[in-house]
Amino acid sequence: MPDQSEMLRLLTTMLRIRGFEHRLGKYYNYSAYANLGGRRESDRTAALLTSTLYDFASSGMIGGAVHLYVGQEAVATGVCAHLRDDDYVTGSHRGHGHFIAKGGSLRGALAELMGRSGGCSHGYGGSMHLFDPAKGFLGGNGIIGAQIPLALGPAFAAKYRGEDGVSVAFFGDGGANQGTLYEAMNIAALWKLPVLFVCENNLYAATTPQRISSPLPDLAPRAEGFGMPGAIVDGQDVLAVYEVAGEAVRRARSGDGPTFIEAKTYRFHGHCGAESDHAFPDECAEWRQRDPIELLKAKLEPADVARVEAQVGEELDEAEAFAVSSPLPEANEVERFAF
Ligand SMILES: Cc1ncc(C[n+]2csc(CCOP(=O)(O)OP(=O)(O)O)c2C)c(N)n1
Repeated sequence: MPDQSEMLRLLTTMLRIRGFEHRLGKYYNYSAYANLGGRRESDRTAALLTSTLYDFASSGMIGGAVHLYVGQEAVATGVCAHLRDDDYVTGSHRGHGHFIAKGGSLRGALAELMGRSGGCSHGYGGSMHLFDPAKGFLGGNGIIGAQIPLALGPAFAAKYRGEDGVSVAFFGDGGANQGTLYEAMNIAALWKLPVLFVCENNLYAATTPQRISSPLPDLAPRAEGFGMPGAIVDGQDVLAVYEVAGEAVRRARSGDGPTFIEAKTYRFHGHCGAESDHAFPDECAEWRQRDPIELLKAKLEPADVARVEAQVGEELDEAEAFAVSSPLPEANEVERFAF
């Protein structure tokens, strides 16, 4: 059980993630995006890239897709609380929470979503490509499941060098059905790599319910087939996640190999778009009763909570001022990060 100051640190992280994503609503013009250039997402993205992306960015707006993490904050927060800057995380398309929990800056993330040069990826990446190697965050990823094997690289490097670094891959229940997870679990278990496979089971892959894409409701038992422990945890309870992740990180650091964690959780907004509505509003309302931030707040002194809320509010104001005043990248830099 974490002590009071650790619990306040967990609250701070969750409020940063939640507050960051709420501010996106102010700058995200979803209807403009939805009306762009055709019915298919790829048509709209093409239209954005060819004509209006610059207009969005130069007006301080956020263009393109954003996938909110609101509701799932306890997962990244509880796991990353055990990690150092020299531990590594790879995230998914829903990666703002992974980035912030791993210590990425609010200003770097907000400027990135606005396409500004002060962004953590110099404004070239956007929502799904936050990146901060100094903080051990090796990127979000728009290809479902692609981030999972990437987490094995730093894990192998740590083991090879005889260091005690660990590596974490976050992915959704949809990502858990990608074959690449099983190749990664197999080799990680065989070589006892210091990896945590963290499945954030929010019950849906876009709008496909997990119950029609998987024969069993629980995904963690799949780990048994690779001889690695699989744990199911309440993903709304940051203290429960903290406990389970702490044990998995200890195992990994001491050379006992990987763990698979399935966190049962829920996103409080639609699959994509700032503050869009969930496709199943009644079910969503029920899950909102177990808001991870409110559950933790109930265990803390109100005065402490108010202090942390005020402090995070100031951090967000500062990030916002930084992002809107950060210049757009120079046109002659266009090939600088191309490879
Ligand atoms: C390989 C691949 N297939 C399909 C898509 C389209 N896609 C984007 S998000 C998504 C759903 C992912 O669901 P899940 O992994 O459960 O994550 P969640 O959105 O629930 O966080 C899909 C299918 C993609 N980006 N990459």
